[in-house]
Amino acid sequence: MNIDDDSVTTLEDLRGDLAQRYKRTPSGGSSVDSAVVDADMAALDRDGYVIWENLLTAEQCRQIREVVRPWLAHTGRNSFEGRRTQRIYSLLSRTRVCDGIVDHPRVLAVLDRLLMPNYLLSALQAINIQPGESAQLAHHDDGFYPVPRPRDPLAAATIWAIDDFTGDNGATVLYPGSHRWGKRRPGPDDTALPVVMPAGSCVFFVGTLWHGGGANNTDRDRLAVTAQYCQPWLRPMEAFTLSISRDIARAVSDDIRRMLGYSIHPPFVGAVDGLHPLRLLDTVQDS
Ligand SMILES: O=C(O)CCC(=O)C(=O)O
Repeated sequence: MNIDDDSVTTLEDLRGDLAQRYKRTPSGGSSVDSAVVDADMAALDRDGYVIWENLLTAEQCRQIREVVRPWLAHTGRNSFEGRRTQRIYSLLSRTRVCDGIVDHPRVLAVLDRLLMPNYLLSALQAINIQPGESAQLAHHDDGFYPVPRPRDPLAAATIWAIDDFTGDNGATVLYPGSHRWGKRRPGPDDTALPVVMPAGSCVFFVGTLWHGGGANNTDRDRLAVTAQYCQPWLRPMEAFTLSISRDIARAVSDDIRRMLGYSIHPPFVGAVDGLHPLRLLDTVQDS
């Protein structure tokens, strides 16, 4: 850079994209019709969630089931994880079969409006609720960040039905409108809505919405994949920069790579040795 060509003279300038080699590019969400995104945003503002039916084909669900099932061994270590619930964390380090869930254009289009540029992937897990599981403790996902409510969401989540979600097999239970609540928690008089949706569908909800896994009163498993996202200046739940190898970071899409932490929240958050983290992928040696 020419020393005379100073692009930072005010504090506002520090909020811009200061990268020289790795400028931010539009996400895959830019392919979605803006009227469709307007409607999704209106639903999120009103209800705190939106359901998209049949985004995945039966074949995609079958592939996810086939890849994930052999890893489903242990049940949860506490009642929040679920004593009869099996979770596979860090799916991105194990398989590419869920990539299309993580960077689905419909999801990115909403995240592009809800969160700040260079938002991060916070978690990607398979959740298999087994017969006999009881309802999970209601919670809101960005409650792990100690910032008082009411407030804008700091995060957002998707839950993808890989098996059909029915009224009695553990479908996620939502409290519509609870994203606006202040300090209070769900009580017996609040409407609790099981998200009944066919396999291949997705429920997207903001991090302030109260919800929980449902009780499974059937004799069959309920498999889901959840991808969760957070503001680019927060610590993600899963430390993907530690768990994902550089080879995998090179193999995934630009959007996923950016969401794994190969991005900068201006001016410096996420930098490596003062430089853009994408430079780490320029060299051929793996970590
Ligand atoms: O599996 C579900 O339906 C919801 C799980 C959930 O909300 C969680 O574990 O944080």
